[in-house]
Amino acid sequence: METVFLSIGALGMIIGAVSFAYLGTQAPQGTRHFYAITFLIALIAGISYFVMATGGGLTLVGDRAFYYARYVDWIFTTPLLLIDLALLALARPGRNLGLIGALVGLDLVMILTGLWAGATAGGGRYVLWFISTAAMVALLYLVVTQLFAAARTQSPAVQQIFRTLAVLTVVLWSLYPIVWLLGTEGFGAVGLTIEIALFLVLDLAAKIGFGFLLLTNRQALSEISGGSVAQPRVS
Ligand code: RET
Repeated sequence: METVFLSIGALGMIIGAVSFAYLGTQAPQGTRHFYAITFLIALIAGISYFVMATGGGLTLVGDRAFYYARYVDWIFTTPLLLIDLALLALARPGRNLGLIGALVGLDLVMILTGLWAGATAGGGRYVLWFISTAAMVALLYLVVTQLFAAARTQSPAVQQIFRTLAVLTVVLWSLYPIVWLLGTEGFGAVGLTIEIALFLVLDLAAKIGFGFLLLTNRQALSEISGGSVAQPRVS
């Protein structure tokens, strides 16, 4: 059953990646980077799920199986998701490198402490879980305050899609530490199969659901002010 869920994950991510690449061929002027970033997110996750579905990317910690491949995926894909959100909200991303750096920095602390929590057999893993969760709360707080405020300078269509994606992100990301605690890395209230299924639903929604909402909204994407201003092409 675990292999079935992990294979669904690999397939879902690859279908997402191919769809995003296809949508990218019709990207409005100056928005291609959104398609490239979101394609990369789905591709990295697809590779990680493929590795896990074929029996790799895991090790024994004490007597439990620990899928570290998830964290290798998340260390690359979660910063990229935040960059998508930041590029949507910020009219001048280049002038807000401090904020983008803070978001990515907190995110890396969150995933790394989560990785070490999962790789630890003893009770110390709950301390690491707590640090990871604190970093997540801080980063989601920055999204809700700073990015929401910045998005108010964008057009109504951009504000609308930003709000939808930001709320989706806050809700879905908040569920990860709960699934972790319930699963085999935490208290073990649910077994490995259920844990894999729960992370699968969260990962597909947070990456592929997020990606479709963003990339099919061509109207909003073409209205984004700032970022890369479309230059006339000289051919
Ligand atoms: C961990 C460990 C325990 C504490 C916290 C965690 C948060 C993980 C998150 C992951 C998000 C992943 C996404 C993947 C792509 O779809 C590492 C489970 C806070 C928020 C969005």
